[in-house]
Amino acid sequence: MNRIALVTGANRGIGTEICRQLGQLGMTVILTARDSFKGEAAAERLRAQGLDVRFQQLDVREQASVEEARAMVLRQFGRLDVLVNNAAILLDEGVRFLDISYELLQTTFIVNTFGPFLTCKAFIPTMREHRYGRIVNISSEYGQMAQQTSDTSAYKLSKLALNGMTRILAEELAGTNIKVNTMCPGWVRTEMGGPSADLSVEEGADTAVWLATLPDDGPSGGFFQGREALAW
Ligand code: NJP
Repeated sequence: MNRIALVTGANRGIGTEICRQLGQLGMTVILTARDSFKGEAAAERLRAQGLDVRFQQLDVREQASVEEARAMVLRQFGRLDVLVNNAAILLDEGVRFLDISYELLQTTFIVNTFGPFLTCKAFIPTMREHRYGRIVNISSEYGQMAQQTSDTSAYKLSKLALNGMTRILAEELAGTNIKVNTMCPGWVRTEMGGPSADLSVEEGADTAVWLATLPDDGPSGGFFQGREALAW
């Protein structure tokens, strides 16, 4: 069966690579980005590799933009099978908690945590209707409880909350064939990770693609890195 997948924040980095790997598995991939020019260019690069990749503008901060993406997906494909919540921002690297502004904390949560909330709200109904769904939240080991120290804390808290939301959703969807998992890609060479990071984007995308293609008896409500369970 031809699966339909949507990836947020996919104009660069791990997001583009997840689209590429899902496309290579034969899925129809909706590559989304907030910037249409960058997103269309990324989709075109993947189409040039023979993959079925469509572009749709999606700014995860905007409910109207998420709604438009949902309408387009349902109009063109009638369902969504795989949702990868990848878009994120890291604005407070190394900054102490009491030195961040309220606006920075809000902005970070709006993209990293509330964005996935909006996309899940938008796409879970069609997954329920078609009795299939694989939701992958790209989190971070910075979302682990043990990592909640006073630097980079807006980002860390937003990923901690994303992990909590994953568990809440998994419980709410128990008994359905919709699996929701969260994961850390590792330290990956992207704009966010920087050039000295350990992993290539191919390696960084691997666990996400594994979770996006879980069999019906696969896990839900888990936290993973390198295809292994990670402590909360
Ligand atoms: O990040 P980066 P990665 N609506 O910065 C987009 C996690 N992670 O690929 O700014 C829609 O290259 C942004 O778009 P634009 C990390 O937290 C990474 O490394 O317009 N999209 C870009 O396409 C994240 O969840 C590492 O160009 C929005 C993308 O998000 C995921 O891995 C370690 C947006 C970010 O690309 C991918 O990160 C770790 C919005 N409002 C976790 N705002 C690592 N790299 O080492 C931003 O533990 N974007």
